[in-house]
Amino acid sequence: MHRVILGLAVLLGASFTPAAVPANQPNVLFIIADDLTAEALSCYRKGTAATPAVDGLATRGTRYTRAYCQFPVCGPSRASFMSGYYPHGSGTMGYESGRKQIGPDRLTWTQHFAKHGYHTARVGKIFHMGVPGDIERGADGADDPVSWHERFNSQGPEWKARGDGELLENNRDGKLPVKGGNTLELVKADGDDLAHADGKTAQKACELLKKYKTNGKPFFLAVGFVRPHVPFVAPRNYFEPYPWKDVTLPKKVAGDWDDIPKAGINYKTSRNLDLDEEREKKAVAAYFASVAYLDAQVAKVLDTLKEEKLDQNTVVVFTSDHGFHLCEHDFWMKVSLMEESARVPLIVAVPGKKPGVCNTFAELVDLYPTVSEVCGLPVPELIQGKSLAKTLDDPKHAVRDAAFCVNGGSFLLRTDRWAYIRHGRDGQNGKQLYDMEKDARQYTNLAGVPEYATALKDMDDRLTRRLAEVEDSDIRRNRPKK
Ligand SMILES: [Ca+2]
Repeated sequence: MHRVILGLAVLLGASFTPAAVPANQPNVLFIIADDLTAEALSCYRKGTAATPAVDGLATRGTRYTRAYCQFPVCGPSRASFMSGYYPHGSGTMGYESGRKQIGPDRLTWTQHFAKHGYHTARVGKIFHMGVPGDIERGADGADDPVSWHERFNSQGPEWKARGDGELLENNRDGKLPVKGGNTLELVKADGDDLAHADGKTAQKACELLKKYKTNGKPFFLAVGFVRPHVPFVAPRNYFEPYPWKDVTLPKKVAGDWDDIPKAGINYKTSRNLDLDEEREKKAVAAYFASVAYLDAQVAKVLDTLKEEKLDQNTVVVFTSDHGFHLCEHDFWMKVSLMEESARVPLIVAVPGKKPGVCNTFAELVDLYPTVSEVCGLPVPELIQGKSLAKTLDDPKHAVRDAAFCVNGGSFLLRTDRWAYIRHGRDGQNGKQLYDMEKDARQYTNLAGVPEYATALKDMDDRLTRRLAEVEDSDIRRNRPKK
């Protein structure tokens, strides 16, 4: 029998003495989904999954329509926003916490709060965890233990859950299917929400909120859900509102790949997964079911926050580590720097602030300085994000004129008008330029079209400058020269 939740209390590396805390210091509730594209939330796009909890939070907070991750893969994205450094600023590109790169003395987001008197805890996946492997084991993954006073892992059966499972990928080569983090597979599971990791995560988070209410000190509670990351496992009832036959797939354009460089073709596609239209639709339907299940767990946490009257004094942030392709250009999953993969949902709700929709660019690396400023903490000078705090009072206020994202060997610069992707440091593996005003779904690559040569050059120069800024971090400057 599985333990409901694995609990471990750990001690923070006591390299600092917590500061005195003023009365009424706001709490922080940080909620993060895994592999959740903004496209699948009904507050971002109508006609997708029903997400009343996240939509409700959006009506109370500021919803960012152009928020981007810094690396559309779990590990480096999470290391980036937890440390406040870009992947190229710290050198963290893999499935790791980034501690090795930032060193023992730089404080992560939650360590900074701990230094200022907060009790910090995580439930579930905040730094990288392998899904489903670490979830099946109830393991810590690539956690950074000194970032938490307390941490709790939620174990779940994932693809081994009892119920009706279906492998959507075609097992063409006769090998056993890979049960890793990249397999399109669904399980309409028997049992209730608590049979799975996210149900346990919500339950533990609710328990901690009640406990922390009387702690006498502010808390930073980070709640990390693992859906809608594959495998698409959720109780059966969440699948019922999403019959696959009702799914409308993104428009398929003949020759769509002809103007995409090879480096821009995603690692998972309908072609290499051998998906026919029925399987494509089943995958989208199962993703929506997973999102609906996730939303129901978010609802429990937000309801408890309200019932305990903590909502009056708690800053709530909801986001995802990156997006996800749902068959756009026949692409699946993440890694890609196209819009659906690089953009993330982001909602920040601060008690006493008016709700709003903010269309200016935001990056996940901005969360650390933003939430610090909102809570009245100093913003560490050397971290690389920018505070979005002003946008919470004035959603028209622009903090950034572009968003920057990388996937290791390729780079994205997204401005009002353009999405520019450069493959290889010097573009040696190809370039993609999209006019986002006329071609928001990115069907026509304008790189190489003579009329757009000036725009291409301009974006290329801007991207080069931005990469240089990102690489000019104190971490890299202080690294011993080889
Ligand atoms: Ca992820």
